[in-house]
Amino acid sequence: MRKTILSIVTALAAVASTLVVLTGPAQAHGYISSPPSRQANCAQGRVANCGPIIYEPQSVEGPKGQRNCHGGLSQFAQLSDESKPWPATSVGQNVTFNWVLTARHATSTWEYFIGNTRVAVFNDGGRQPGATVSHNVNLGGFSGRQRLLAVWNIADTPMAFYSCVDLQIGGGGNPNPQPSPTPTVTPRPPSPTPTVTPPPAGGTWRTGTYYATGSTVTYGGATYRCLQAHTSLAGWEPPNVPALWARV
Ligand SMILES: [Cu+2]
Repeated sequence: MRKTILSIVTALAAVASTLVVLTGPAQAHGYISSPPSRQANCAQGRVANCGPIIYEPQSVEGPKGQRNCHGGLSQFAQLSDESKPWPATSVGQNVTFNWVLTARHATSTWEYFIGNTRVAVFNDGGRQPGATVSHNVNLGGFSGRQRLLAVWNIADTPMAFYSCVDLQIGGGGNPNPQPSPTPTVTPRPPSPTPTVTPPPAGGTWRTGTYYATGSTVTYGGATYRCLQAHTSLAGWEPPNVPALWARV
């Protein structure tokens, strides 16, 4: 009898640990959503032939201390392929990097590297972060096209998450310089009658879909507006992640 109970307990423990393994990766982890990291560009289809990272841009998890874009994971090696046409975001000397997380792992540090130079580090001292995290980083005088590597160091495991962001660093403080419009002297035509346009409806929320900031979806009969651009995952349903979705 005692032996039977023991084996039942052992079997249940085995099932439980399998469930943890199966359900863990889908909701776990995090990545930089803006400026778009390489995995974000892949997940949004802005870069082709990225491999399986398109399904899980949040999963670039590898042992701490690496300096590559793919966390040493062979299935994500495309992220370190410098021959790919990675789009670079035009920025000034100060950039705010926005992470999307759902497995809010207790965090030791967040590190930002350009080449071998660590341009910024943020020490969370083991705290649990929110579902989104933003850091303002001074790029330390670097200019031109640069590949920035961001590392999220987990406090209670030997692992870290890696995100590379391609930047075109300008001299000014304007992160998105616009050419001056040519002044026009044409008289304005009479204003048309204003029409009230409803916000564009993005349809029903789905997983594996890129949502831009400001887009709207319906879920469970309610409408939500996207607060931070991201690619949706199971477990990130709008009511579950108030950092990503606001009910309208
Ligand atoms: Cu995780």
